Amino acid sequence: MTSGDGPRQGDGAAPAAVRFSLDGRELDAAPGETILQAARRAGVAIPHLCYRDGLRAEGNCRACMVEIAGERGLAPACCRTPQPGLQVRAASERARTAQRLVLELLVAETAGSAQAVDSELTRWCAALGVGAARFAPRAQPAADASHPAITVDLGACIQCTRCVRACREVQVNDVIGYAGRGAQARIVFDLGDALGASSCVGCGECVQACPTGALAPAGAAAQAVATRAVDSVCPYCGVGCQLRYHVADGRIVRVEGRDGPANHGRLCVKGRFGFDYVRHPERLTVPLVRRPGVPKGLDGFDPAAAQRVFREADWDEALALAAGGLAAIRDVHGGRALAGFGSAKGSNEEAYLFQKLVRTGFGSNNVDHCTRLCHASSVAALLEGIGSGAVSNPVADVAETEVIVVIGANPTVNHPVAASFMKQAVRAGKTLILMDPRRTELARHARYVLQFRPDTDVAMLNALLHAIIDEGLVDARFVAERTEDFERLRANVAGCSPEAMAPVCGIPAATLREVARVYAGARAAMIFWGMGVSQHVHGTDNARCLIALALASGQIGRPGTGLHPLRGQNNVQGASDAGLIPMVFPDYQRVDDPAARARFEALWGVPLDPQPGLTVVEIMHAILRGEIRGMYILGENPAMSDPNLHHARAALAALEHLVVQDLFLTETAAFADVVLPASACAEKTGTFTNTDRRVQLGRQAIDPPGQARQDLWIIQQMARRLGLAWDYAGPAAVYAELRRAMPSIAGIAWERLEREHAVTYPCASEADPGRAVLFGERFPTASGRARFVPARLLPAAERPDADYPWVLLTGRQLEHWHTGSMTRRARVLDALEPVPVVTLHPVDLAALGLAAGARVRLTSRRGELVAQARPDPGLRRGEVFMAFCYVEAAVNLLTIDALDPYAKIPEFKYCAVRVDAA
Ligand SMILES: Nc1nc2c(c(=O)[nH]1)N[C@H]1C(S)=C(S)[C@@H](COP(=O)(O)OP(=O)(O)OC[C@H]3O[C@@H](n4cnc5c(=O)[nH]c(N)nc54)[C@H](O)[C@@H]3O)O[C@H]1N2
Ligand SMILES: Nc1nc2c(c(=O)[nH]1)N[C@H]1C(S)=C(S)[C@@H](COP(=O)(O)OP(=O)(O)OC[C@H]3O[C@@H](n4cnc5c(=O)[nH]c(N)nc54)[C@H](O)[C@@H]3O)O[C@H]1N2
Ligand SMILES: [Mo]
Repeated sequence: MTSGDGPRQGDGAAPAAVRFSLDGRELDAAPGETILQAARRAGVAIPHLCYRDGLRAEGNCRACMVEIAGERGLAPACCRTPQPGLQVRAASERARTAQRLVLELLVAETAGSAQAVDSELTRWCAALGVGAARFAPRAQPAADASHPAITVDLGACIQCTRCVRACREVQVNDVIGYAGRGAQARIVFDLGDALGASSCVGCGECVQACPTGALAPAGAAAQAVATRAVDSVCPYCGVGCQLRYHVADGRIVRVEGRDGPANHGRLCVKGRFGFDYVRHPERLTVPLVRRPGVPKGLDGFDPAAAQRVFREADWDEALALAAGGLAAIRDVHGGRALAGFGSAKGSNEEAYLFQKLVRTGFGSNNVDHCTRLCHASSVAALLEGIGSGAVSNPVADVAETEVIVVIGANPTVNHPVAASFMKQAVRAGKTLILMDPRRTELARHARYVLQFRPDTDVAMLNALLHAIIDEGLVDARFVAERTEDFERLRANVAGCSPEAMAPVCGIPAATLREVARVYAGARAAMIFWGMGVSQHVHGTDNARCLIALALASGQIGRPGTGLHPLRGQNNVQGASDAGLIPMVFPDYQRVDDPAARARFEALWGVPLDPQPGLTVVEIMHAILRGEIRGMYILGENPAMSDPNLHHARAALAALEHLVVQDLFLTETAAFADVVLPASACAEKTGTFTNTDRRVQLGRQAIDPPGQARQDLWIIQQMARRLGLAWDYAGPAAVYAELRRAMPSIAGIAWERLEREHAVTYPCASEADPGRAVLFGERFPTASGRARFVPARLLPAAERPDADYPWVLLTGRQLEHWHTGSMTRRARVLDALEPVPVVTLHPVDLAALGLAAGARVRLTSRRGELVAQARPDPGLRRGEVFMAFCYVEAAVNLLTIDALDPYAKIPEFKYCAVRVDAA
């Protein structure tokens, strides 16, 4: 654990340690600590195999037998907590003989396995001088290579059950079990399936736990002996898992979870096995310039045959063309004729420099990024209601809460490590309430599953508010002391009784009332939400209702309570904080606030545009109106991720000048005039801010390939050619300026991050531990109070009708990341989900006369695609679901670009389609 996460409530005076002696040395065991744990902390080696930090001790391998004064038998050090004065011998002749015998038997059993080469077991044998086995190896079962990520060789298995505990108790996936008796005893996947055919989600926690190599990463590359280990953070989602890259010959060969505050050693399938995209043959390694006369667009575009569209250029020429084209437009048409999309995949330093480049180099505020498509509505509602757009409590607070509400989010797929903590909390007796139009994997763990009609969040949530008021469950004191405008809320939900809303949202009134009681009546309750809430034309209203629920029942401002919009990209929190947003400077200081503008004019030394800029989808419209003529797009792929792609792609094609800075020749690069090859996460050092507001340091593990360069270097080169005299020595120098621009991180020095790995903001001074739980006394609003903002029921922009009778929901799959640019180039991930799939209810599939795997055509008013049908009984009838990662079946060709009026977020989660056999 890091020290940067602040004191937790409930830390009383530390109970006394227990002093005992081990091989004549005095040791202090913390309360509850075993002999083995105390010895490990003190650096005393006692062999052990079935024990692993973070797993429940089981004591089945007997490698850690120790002698205890006054006792006849030996005792397993992993299961024994010492009493004061206990005298323990781990290195006595008797203890060592027992330990060696166990190791010798185990190594003999596994000697026939090719996989058991260098492992914890062999290392303990070497340490204790256990040589070649005197016993015959057992018969070798065949290895199981059915899974693309993990090979299983039970010949190397010593039945320590670490994998079983890792799978069931840590990740709570319940795939690995233990079957048979005596000599027949073995680990099994599900009901004895091959791993590849089982319900395994490939998180690899079992691989990380296995002490013998019986479960090992698949592929020869993974067996390479690493020469370096680099501590960094995962490049995928906002959970912010800390990981360790193992590097050999300038390549990442393996990834291991580190004990970070957000992951405690855990990773998911993408973080652990999805790292090899960085060395995919299609990786950009040279700057590219469009050949004259080649039309822009995706028709016949093939990233593997780039030469037909682009020629290679050296950096000087490419940068001169890239920046020159933008400068020419600026000089003729003004800065508002340019726009930039920055990236939530890059570091805080990159995001900060990018928005500074747009604001000071282009001269407008037309800078945005994927947060617009993501939690823009949540942030709008949070800023309006409680004065702060970030989460109030960290994910880890699920351990301290009583009730967990998850609405419009699918964390087992999209935040799998966060989900593992939620599932553990449920196992520990907490109540999970799941609200989603789909019965997702988490439903298995939920006490209440509200599978409501999509698009009816406001109806359902207003009904819960009505019930809370109606049944006297309002926290009257909290409402009186900490909030305002409660009467407006009361009046607004007066007509929204559960009985009146049940037919609208499809959830029985009695269930709504019960859920209201469970949430409001809990000692502490938390709400997590995702894109199902935010991506609607009424996304801001949806979030307003969630905020009202927390305020009305006083479920905010304490540990285990609060509001947690699960942030998506690895650095979307940081990119937003750093000012990659058209209406605000860093730290959400409004560009139209003269005082804020004066501060940034002083910091940056140039006059700034007082007019808020345009947002992502507005920029696409402005291009087609001829108002925006040039763009710089860094680490975003709007030709796949924007709604209504025919329109978005037409806009990209209409640009006079487009610069794309990416790792790959993305669909967006197909419209570029100049393509700049950039650095992947593992190739850079920088800070990243996770969903918990935790700033963490990512360290460079490998070099960018070929002539690809650091994003930070490229941005600065562009800036200089746009007339800015920038010369930052490196990420630490940029970060130092960022700290001056952002009071919230003023106390988080770069050196502190190097030391502590993670510090949570707000953090005012270097002595401030950082605050994980917010709003204990006041809200950061003008009055110090939070505000209730009523929400009325509004329908989706496009409802099903006779021509387009189905509802299309879009979202994500576990193995793929957004537009697929990274994960479809990662071997394991692409092998697990290789073709476009659309899921629909099995009864609907049968009614269409189709079998699983059949090809279906989806058509909307805007486009069509063909994908493979997969039955999912978790869907409601009449609704289909698809992810947006497949270029050959891009679901955003179908989606609608209707926007929420407050936050300008598009309605990705709802439009009308037709479904036919293809
Ligand atoms: N594997 C993977 N993980 C990811 C990502 C990825 O691309 N792949 N992307 C990351 C990013 S940037 C983000 S933002 C997060 C997103 O993470 P989530 O928010 O969990 O993602 P989604 O799958 O888009 O949608 C969540 C849920 O919304 C539900 N939903 C649909 N319509 C409605 C509705 O009307 N109301 C409600 N309440 N729910 C509805 C869907 O059924 C779905 O289960 O994931 C992050 N993690
Ligand atoms: N239908 C539908 N559409 C959606 C959504 C939905 O739920 N449904 N969700 C929306 C949401 S929440 C989001 S966040 C957006 C995401 O939309 P995007 O951000 O456009 O999607 P990504 O695929 O993550 O694009 C990131 C790009 O950055 C590149 N990249 C990765 N790392 C680096 C780096 O370090 N440097 C550089 N220069 N480039 C890098 C990748 O190759 C990739 O091309 O999609 C939105 N679109
Ligand atoms: Mo997102």
